[in-house]
Amino acid sequence: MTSAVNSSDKSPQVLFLRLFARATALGLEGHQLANLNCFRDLNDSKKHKVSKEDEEDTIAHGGLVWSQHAKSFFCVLLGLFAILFCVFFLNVPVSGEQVTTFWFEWNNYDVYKEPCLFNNIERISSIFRPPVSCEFCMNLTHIDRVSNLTPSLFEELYAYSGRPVVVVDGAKNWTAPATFSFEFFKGIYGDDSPALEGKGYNCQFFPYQTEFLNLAEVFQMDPERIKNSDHSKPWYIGWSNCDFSVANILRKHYSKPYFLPRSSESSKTDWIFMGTPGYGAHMHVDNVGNPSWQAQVTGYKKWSLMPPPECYFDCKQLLEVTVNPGEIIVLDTNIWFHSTRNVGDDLSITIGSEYD
Ligand SMILES: O=C(O)CCC(=O)C(=O)O
Repeated sequence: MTSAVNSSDKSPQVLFLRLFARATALGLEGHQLANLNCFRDLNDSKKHKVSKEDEEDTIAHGGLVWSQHAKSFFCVLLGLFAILFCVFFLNVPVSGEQVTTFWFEWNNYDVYKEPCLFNNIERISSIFRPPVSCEFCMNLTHIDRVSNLTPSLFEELYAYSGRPVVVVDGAKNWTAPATFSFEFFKGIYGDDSPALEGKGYNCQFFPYQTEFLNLAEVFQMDPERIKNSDHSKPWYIGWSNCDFSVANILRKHYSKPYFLPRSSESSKTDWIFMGTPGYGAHMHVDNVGNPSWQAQVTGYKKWSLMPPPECYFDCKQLLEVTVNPGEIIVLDTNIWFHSTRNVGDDLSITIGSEYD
């Protein structure tokens, strides 16, 4: 065995064979050999050599590089597949609106019944409003006041042109002027009405400059304050009526304005504004889609209208009109910036709605 080994050869295999021959000559057994340091070193250097060789080999053949690329490619593919699977088979939301809806459903909330977390910031939203063509206000120097308006003339001149109008006999034959009052509204809302807390679907409440948080608080106001006879604490609020039973009561006292085209429909939601002289709504523009009408049931309200900024050079900059009891103003509040102020001595009560 020794004769077969070349004495100049220093490879681990040859060194191992030499050591093994010596150890067996000394009478050592296999497990004792394995514990000798020189055997361990030899074994380690062999392992090291083999793994280094393997690595060099892999690199030489591009194997390592390929395997890293393959791994990344495979991971990306798997990720894409997982995303597609989630979107198409598990209906996982992808847009902002879907994410919100998904989150609400996940938490068992009704997305259409929860109040907004943040109020729409009017000044910001009106900046991002798309610009309008100024034809609607060009050559307009005043607001028409008309009576006996036929639906066809209304449709031709005012309904969808953006030209505001006051129909002076708009509320003729209504019983609302003799019926609507602070006490009347307070009496028709049941204690459990969603409108009182303003928390139901389609319930909105505008406190304007007052401290009231909702309609319930308004109805609890000190009776002395209702008329504000001493002018010490004026108030003005508005709300959308989201209570169907109240809507049925209100409709007994007013009807769809006689001049609206037959084909046009008023929104099912009435808007009511009520308050003392001295207060009103600040200058703003709406984003509700449709034009609206508003009937002055009691009191007097002065409206100030301004064209949008892009029309300042083409249109008159300020139009004003006072709407008297029994009159109806028709206005596209989506294009006209508008503010109001109750004037005269009486409590102002209006009811209105959008129409299409
Ligand atoms: O009637 C009011 O005082 C304000 C009405 C208003 O701002 C609106 O309808 O957008």
